[in-house]
Amino acid sequence: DLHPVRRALLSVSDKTGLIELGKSLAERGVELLSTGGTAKALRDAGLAVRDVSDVTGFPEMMDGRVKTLHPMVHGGLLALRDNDAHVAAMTEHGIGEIDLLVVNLYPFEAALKRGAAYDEMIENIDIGGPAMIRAAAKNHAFVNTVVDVEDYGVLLEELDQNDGQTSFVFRQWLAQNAYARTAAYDAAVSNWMAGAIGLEAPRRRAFAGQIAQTLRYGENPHQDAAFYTDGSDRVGVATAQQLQGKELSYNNINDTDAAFELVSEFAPEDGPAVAIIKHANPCGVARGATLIEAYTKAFDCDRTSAFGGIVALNQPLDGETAEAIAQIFTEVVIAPGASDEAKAIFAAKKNLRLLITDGLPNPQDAGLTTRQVSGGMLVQDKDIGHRAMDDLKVVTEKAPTEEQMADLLFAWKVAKHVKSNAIVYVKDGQTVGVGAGQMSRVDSATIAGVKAQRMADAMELPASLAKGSAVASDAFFPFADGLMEAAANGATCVIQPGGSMRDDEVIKAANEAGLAMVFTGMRHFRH
Ligand code: 93A
Repeated sequence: DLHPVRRALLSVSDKTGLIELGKSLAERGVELLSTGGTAKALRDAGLAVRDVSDVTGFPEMMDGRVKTLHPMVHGGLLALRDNDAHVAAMTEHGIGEIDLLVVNLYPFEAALKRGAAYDEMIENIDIGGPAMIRAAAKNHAFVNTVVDVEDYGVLLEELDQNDGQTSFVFRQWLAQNAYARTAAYDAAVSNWMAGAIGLEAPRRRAFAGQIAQTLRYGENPHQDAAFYTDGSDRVGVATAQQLQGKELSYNNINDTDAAFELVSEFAPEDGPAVAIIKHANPCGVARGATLIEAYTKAFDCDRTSAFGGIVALNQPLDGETAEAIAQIFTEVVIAPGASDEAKAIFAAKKNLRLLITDGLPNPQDAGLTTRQVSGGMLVQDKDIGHRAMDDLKVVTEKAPTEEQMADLLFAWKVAKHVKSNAIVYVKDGQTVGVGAGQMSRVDSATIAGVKAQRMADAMELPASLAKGSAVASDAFFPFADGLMEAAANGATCVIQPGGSMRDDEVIKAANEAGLAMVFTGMRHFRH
């Protein structure tokens, strides 16, 4: 199944590594064909190259829209070399076999990133490139298709190992890679168009991603896994720069994303905020006058769980905060920047992964979330629901004070990022108890209360940290019991969506317990 490479067609927008590849192929006796810009680059480097327009007998025309779309090219890519009729057709029409196709496409994704205008986007939709890629990949019985600069070296290695030939399995591998590229490319085009015509996110049909990294394993060591990026330039874990530490694991990526998305709810201009995440749930979130104060408050919510956690900051990491974080075992720190002092402190902690981003993600940016179920995929808009002070409705006799209102809104933002059923106690810009992922809302209220009491005990405080706290519930209290449990744990004001059949009962209980309660009219389930 070895097949020699005698003739190659090179047509690349990204000319990185092109000259080296061209030289290496020429040295191995491969004849080079190329389109305009690629041919010029090769020729300028002193290589012998034949123009595709010479092969087709047609000039490149219509601003390059038509250059390789011709039977002289596609026949050479698609002809079965072991089929008499195909060979006869090649002979009759003077079509030469093309054994290797090297293409990288018009930079549509790059144009998308820089926010190019509609017409420019259209011009960046490559037609001839994908057509050739799909043709060559279909004919992988004989043809090699290289679509990624990263694979040039692999190709040359294969040729050297096989005396100028490639194996069938190698060409198969290239072919699946090639179709992944055209699929992702067309998905990017479709998604861009869907956005341009204002189609709601879940109605966009294309979901292809590009593999960014094979991971050592998945959620558990016996699961294989990989990380795919969707080509967007959203600030976050996918686009962050890792300055140090081991490669991120599957769980690291998931948790880091949860941490950074949560902390980004707190605008940097409103002051420092820190979130510490374990298993995708926050075990502490706080704001502070300084970053170190915010970190310490977040850590003090649940010091036990913070061990081995992921820390996200809404401000660049400074030296003293780095020092504090380095005191305990921390898996990942993600921040929009880090001072030289902070970097130096972390440098001594070889295993700690430090990720730096260019700013914070905008929590109001629309997007999609997907979840796999057996036989299909659930797709929905990202939860970008947002509530400000003016959206809240006071439903009790007592109205929250200004301080309580600030804590209620803080608790609400945190609850949005806690797995349901979520109950979050907050005091003075600090979570003091988080109850996550319980099947019963009452149990979440209890667990959060136990945590608040436990930390108070550890700090030898006379009362639970939740005494006098604000409590947020991600969905309504269906009965008064959950609310009463929160009150018993020390909550004095409540934020919840409202909308239960028994709202009256719940409001009555709140009034009797002397609580101030506001309704958001919006739910933040997260499962
Ligand atoms: O405009 S196209 O869709 N029409 C074509 O026939 C065609 N053939 C190759 N774009 C086409 N290409 C693309 O041109 C390749 O995919 C590659 O990205 C680019 C290389 O052009 P040049 O060699 O002139 O720099």
